[in-house]
Amino acid sequence: MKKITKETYINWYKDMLFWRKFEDKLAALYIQQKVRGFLHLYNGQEAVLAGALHAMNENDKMITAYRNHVQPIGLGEDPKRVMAELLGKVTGTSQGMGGSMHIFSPKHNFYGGHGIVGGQIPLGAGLAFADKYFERDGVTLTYFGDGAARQGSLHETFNMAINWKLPVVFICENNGYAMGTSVERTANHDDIWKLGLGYEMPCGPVDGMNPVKVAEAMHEAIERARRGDGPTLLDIKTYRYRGHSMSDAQHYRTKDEVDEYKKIDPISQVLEVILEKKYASKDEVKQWDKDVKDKVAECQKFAEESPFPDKQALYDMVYEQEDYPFLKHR
Ligand SMILES: Cc1ncc(C[n+]2csc(CCOP(=O)(O)OP(=O)(O)O)c2C)c(N)n1
Ligand SMILES: [Mg+2]
Repeated sequence: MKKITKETYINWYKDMLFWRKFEDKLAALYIQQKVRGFLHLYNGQEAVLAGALHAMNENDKMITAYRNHVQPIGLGEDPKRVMAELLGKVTGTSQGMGGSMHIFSPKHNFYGGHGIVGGQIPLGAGLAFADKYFERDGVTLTYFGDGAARQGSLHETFNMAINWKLPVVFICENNGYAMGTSVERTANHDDIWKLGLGYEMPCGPVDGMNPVKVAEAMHEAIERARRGDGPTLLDIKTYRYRGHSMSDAQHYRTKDEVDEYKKIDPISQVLEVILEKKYASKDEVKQWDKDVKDKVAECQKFAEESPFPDKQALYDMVYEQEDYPFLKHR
């Protein structure tokens, strides 16, 4: 695995803090009704992305569900375009037509952005199949939640993926809840990683609050897939601080429970190492915090000042028949 250095820690801190603050801004814009529809935030889960990015190479792909705003940014997409997409603006990643649950950035190997729980699991295996079929070097990281792990599509996909030794890593981002239903209530045991055992698929639990642990597990799984030995199932234990979406009263958990997880917050853990090992001074950290704040403000300004798509665009990209008589087609 690429070495975890001083620079890695510093980049992890800056990136994870930016993702967190970017989403805090989205929450504020949602309350102002500038972001419409649903909004599912990633706060608390950042180490799962940071660790994965350390282990990936430039040919590897990522696909996930609707908690999908910061992954494309991590992969290299311009955060201004992501924020514009969330505000429905024409400068967005899908020209404002996708919105919160459907961020796409194929140029940066990010394949969405899917609202149907578990729907992206077979799609991830499909991306991996294409890489294998066309003999391209690429591994697909397929993310899903603990709720999605209970979908039938997961089992059909696991069977096919292990049988054909597809270059895919199945990553259960286990944040403990599917909306308001705790993982303990969805099956007679809560070790999701054991679902791999029935397929003789390498599998195991991972500490998802620590990017080092995630990077190590991810590296092993990605390299297994890359050398042709097929998929791995990682059950990455993490936690979301905010509600399932912005309209969640959170009656299913206590504030104490949330506070317990905040004690092992991934950003604080990384900052502790930075200060302890004297990778940076407190003043330098203060400057990074300010830079992050400025960068988020820049994204907001860009998104707010961008125009909405033209009304005519409603009819674009929905119907492909050139001679369809009822709609003007572009
Ligand atoms: C097929 C389907 N069933 C139900 C829903 C409604 N729904 C949206 S999110 C969700 C919970 C999924 O939880 P999990 O997979 O743990 O992901 P998390 O939100 O925790 O990231 C449900 C039931 C849906 N979108 N699609
Ligand atoms: Mg969940």
